Amino acid sequence: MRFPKDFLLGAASASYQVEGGWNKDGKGLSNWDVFSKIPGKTFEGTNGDVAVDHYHRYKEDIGLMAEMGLESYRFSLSWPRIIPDGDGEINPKGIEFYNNIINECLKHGIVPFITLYHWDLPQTLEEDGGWINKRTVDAFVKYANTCYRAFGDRVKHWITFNEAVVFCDLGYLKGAHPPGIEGDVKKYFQATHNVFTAHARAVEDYKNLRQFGEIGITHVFSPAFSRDDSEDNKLAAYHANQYGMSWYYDPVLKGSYPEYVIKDLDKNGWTPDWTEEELKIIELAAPKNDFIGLNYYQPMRVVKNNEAVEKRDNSREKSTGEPGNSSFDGVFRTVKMEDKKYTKWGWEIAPDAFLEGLRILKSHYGDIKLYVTENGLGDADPIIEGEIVDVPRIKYIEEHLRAIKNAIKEGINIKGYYAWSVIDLLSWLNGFKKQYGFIYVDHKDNLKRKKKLSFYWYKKVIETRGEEI
Ligand code: 8VR
Repeated sequence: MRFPKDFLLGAASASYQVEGGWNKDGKGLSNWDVFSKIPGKTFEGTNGDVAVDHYHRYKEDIGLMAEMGLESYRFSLSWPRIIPDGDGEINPKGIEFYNNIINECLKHGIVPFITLYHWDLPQTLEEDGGWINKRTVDAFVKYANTCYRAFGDRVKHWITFNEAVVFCDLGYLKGAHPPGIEGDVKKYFQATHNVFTAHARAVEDYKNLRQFGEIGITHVFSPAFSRDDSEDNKLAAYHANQYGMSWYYDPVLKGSYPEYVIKDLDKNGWTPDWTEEELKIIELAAPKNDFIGLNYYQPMRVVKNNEAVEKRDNSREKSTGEPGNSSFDGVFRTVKMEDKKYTKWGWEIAPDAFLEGLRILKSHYGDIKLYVTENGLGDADPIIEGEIVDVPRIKYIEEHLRAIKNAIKEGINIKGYYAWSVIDLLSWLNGFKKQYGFIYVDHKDNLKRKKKLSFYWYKKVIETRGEEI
């Protein structure tokens, strides 16, 4: 079997992780420009001031994507590059930069797939309360509208937010992302609600413009499985899925929040400050979503937690996805398992759990169109005689593409795959050591680009539409 004709084979990036040019041509400060410079926050103090200088080298980079045969490029827009202070004047140079990127993609026949928000919030908004303040919701809707109007004639695929669970959880519970707040559950839920409201309004607005493209949201897809058959652990997995999946997928796809979580929130005084009007907007926008994007890296293996919540570990390692931590409410704990495989950063490699999760997703939400908007292997790539022989990455992507093929055969509606990432880029907290790309960037030699073994392999996959997978 080949991937169907309308299935897009692509790769992804995010503005802060590739662009650099942090203060070029009128760009405003982002929360990450500020946060990454606080001592101890990132691995070896790395930041995105230069990143991989995509801001100046985008032509070369998109040229390489074209050479790889990429059908689509998923990238994000830097909000403070477009509206430097969040909700004020538009920066024409910012619009020009993204016009250049989009036009360069189109010149090569690459479909641009835009993420509006991949975590770099204008610092002015962050300082005014960020995602806790409803001013940010209004500002986002305005920013989204600006982007539709500027680029919507050529861009027909829009993602509002990337991984709300990550920036809300790491921002308000673990303190590992801006605004760096630890353990504020009330704020965490408020931030998520404000994001869902902003998403719903941006979807409505897009549909009202009648640009006839598609719009959705990208979520982490990390289904929880009980480690074993014990009733306690199965309940723990249920709880994990209610908080980690239903809380995020229900408002977007069903238009309401899961009862199970709402009850807990009421009991604990964590219910967000929400209005009838906002809840209505969320309800009405749900059926207008065209798709949902899934970022799949690993599932969760969970057990009932028996330790005090104070024992929760908010270190960088635990904040960036390595299992072995308790949930914020102390109900469950993620675990590593003897019989599973893990990456160098401790993330489980489990294509079978991906397929299993997709089946569960379909049973809960029906036939909604899906894109795999991220999937890939973070590795320190082997270099042999100057060649980057990233065989483990090839194997990883191959296994996951196979799982997707099987899902399609079962009737699961997946319409595209975006490898994370197209090029080696700055990891938010892990510096440049953790590589994901098809294209290598030499930090010792003027950020020179070099094709990895996976580059040639993915090119062939695209050419043959995955026939040999
Ligand atoms: C996703 C994010 C993306 C990347 C990938 C891989 C990190 C990283 C945590 O959650 O959308 O930006 O972020 O995961 O891992 O290492 O930077």
